Amino acid sequence: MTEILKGLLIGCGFFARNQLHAWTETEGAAIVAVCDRDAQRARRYADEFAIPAWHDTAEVLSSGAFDFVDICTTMETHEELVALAVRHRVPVIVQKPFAPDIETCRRIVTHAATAGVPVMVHENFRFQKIFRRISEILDSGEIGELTFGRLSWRNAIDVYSNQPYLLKTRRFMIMDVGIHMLDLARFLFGNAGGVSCFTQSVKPGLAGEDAATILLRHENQATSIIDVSYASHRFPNPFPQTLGEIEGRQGTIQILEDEVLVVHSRGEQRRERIEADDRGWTAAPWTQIQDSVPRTQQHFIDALRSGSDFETSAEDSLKTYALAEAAYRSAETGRVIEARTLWDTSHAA
Ligand code: NAD
Ligand code: 89V
Repeated sequence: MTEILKGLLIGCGFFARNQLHAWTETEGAAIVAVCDRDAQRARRYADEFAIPAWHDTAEVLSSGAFDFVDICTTMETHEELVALAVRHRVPVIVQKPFAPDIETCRRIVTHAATAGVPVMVHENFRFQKIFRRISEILDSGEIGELTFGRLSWRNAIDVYSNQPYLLKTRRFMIMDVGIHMLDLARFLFGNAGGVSCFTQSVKPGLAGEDAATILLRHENQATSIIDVSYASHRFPNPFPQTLGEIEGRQGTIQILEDEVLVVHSRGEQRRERIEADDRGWTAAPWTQIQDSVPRTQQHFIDALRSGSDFETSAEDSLKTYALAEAAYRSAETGRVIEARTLWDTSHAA
């Protein structure tokens, strides 16, 4: 497969600008058309990125002109748009959150798998340079067998200006940022089963929660804590950094501000700075997130070309969304929820 893969991007809103910049740096692929139900938005990005065609309906997927589609719309629209792509046998990369609930996620996975059309969830936090480096250190065995992890994402960024839909989203913080942390927890600490969660709605007038604290029990018996908040006032604001610590039987990794890792092992400690790449179109404070976008898209294209599995395939992501579902059910019931019963239908409750 040597030719350039031709892509359609659907959803020309806030975050699509990062993805369109990233596609100009993704080897082996090019966006040849954009689409938005708001024609003006589609035309604006077509002009800005010199993309030859724009459309105001996703039905253009029936044209047979595309080797893949990048869906950058909000979660309520993903089932319909992925189904349209599957019907026309167009491979998909779709933004997080994959879908609002586990039942919808499962339907999308079954439909795509039955048709044999590849689907990947665009989950980019695990593709941040700092988390690829942490994964290397864990795989090296330097801190020994994993026992505990904490991933914390707390700030008071005004996310509502760029993403006003979050004000009205009933399932807010866990689906917006918690899902990044849950995917990271699976990537670094392995699959998890037992989930316990408390949510809070701190900012007045929100439809959903803007803070959540989640406790996970991993299959390797490690325990992890995920804490996320859009209502944490710190100066300077640490957005968009994920902080925390990871413990093993021989050592610890601290994830500090300014992309610094402190690795404690064999009675010593060392510091590493894992700075995200400034790519000309990236800008602080978003650089760490923006730099992960071309890395995520390159993985999609490389796997599509080689026929290998996506790290965040639709199938694999079911296990991440089962953790989110379990977190909401634990917050509602006060009980510890077994996530396996939510993604593995043979284990259904
Ligand atoms: P947005 O509302 O700014 O843009 C979405 C666009 O999709 C809108 O222009 C809308 O008109 C268009 N659209 C919706 N349904 C459509 C349809 N059926 N056909 C054609 N166009 C349609 O949203 P956003 O803030 O850019 O977020 C998009 C997704 O990206 C969300 O799921 C969000 O969670 C995710 N996101 C991810 C990151 C990240 O990866 N780190 C960061 C921000 C947002
Ligand atoms: O990444 C996201 O999904 C966004 C955030 C503001 C965290 O970048 O919502």
